[in-house]
Amino acid sequence: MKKKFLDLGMQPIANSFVKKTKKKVKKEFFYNLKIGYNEKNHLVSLMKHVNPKIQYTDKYAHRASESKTMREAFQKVANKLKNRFKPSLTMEIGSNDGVFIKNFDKKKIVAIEPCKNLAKITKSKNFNTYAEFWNRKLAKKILKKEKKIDLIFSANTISHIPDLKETFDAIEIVLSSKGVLVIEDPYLKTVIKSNSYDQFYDEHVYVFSLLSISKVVEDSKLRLFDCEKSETHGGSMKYFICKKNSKYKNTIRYKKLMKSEINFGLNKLKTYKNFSFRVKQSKIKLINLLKKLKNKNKKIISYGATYKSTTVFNYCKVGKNYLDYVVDTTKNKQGKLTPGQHIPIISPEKGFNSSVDYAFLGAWNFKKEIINKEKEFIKRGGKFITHVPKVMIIDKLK
Ligand code: DWN
Repeated sequence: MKKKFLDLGMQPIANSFVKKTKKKVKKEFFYNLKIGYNEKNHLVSLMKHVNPKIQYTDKYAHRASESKTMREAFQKVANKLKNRFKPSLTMEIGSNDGVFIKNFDKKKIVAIEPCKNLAKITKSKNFNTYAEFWNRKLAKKILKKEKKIDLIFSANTISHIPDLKETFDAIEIVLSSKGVLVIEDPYLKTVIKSNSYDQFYDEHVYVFSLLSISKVVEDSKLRLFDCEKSETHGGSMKYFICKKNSKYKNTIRYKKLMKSEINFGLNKLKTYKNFSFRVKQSKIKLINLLKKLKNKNKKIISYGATYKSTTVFNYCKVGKNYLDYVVDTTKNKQGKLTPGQHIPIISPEKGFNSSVDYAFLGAWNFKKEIINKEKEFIKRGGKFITHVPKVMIIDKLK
């Protein structure tokens, strides 16, 4: 049984950037974002999920290639996995705009991407792309055309799929006997430690831990045998999974990290209740800081129209009352309004100029990349605001 520990209020779809029109903005879909913990399998998940068909459409906004950090991280992980597992055929579930698969030989990679606008990008580059949702039916269809797969990679995707049994069963169907599945998603222990409650939104149905993944894959005759922490998206974890009877032995780092999760209390509801208390405090602190700055007539904007910031803005009720606009490099977000709070999104060239006093880091997970790029902003006295790991002002380059 799932027990609720956090309520982030009424939220729109994080990706539903609103088109600006002269008429009144169309009524948006809202749902109550509540998070729960399942004491049986240790899964932390949304209490209710949204229908994937309204989330992953042909208007999907996020482009993984938009940040240098991610382009480099995916290149590195592709090379590492190729060297370690020497796959003859690889598959990626959730290939987005091709940021990972572009590091592979086109004949040796299969891409799965249900968002048609994204699949179009990789298809146009002649990558073997299936523009469909991942499930048993698709797994069987693929096996009619391809041989079994040695390496399956999926970053920031499995945590988005409500039916985990269907997902892992389908993976088990296509995985070769010596094959390995590597999934990467934001890591629960880091989310709790760094108070990054904005990792919860409609698409993040789950935030995984070793405790939960090891249990869940067992139901699909799979086994977790290794894991590796990664810095991406503010702290993620790679889970290495094989067939139940495969040769892979559990690694020492897997055993160590599993122990550390228990010591930290990821198997106790109390840990999540404490987190919930800290989230409420974070909201109060952020609003107080913004109010104080507004009272001093400071110009505040937000940097990065992230899905994460949809959660922050709608939970804390931060809109045009505090923020003049949001800057973002993604072309198809520019000219639109943020979901729910309707803050205008414009390009950094247009909006990130000397009139800005403070910039809230919507993309706090790219803090290093952004600060490095925006040195001049800080040098002339501009300041960033973040809420991770706590509400604070960043006014130094390091
Ligand atoms: O899991 C998911 C993650 C990986 O990506 C998805 N469900 C959706 C999406 O979530 P997000 O929007 O929170 O992701 P990002 O990658 O934190 O988004 C960064 C945004 O900031 C992009 O819109 C690009 C923008 N950006 C920018 O304008 N200037 C980013 C950088 C680094 C910059 O310098």
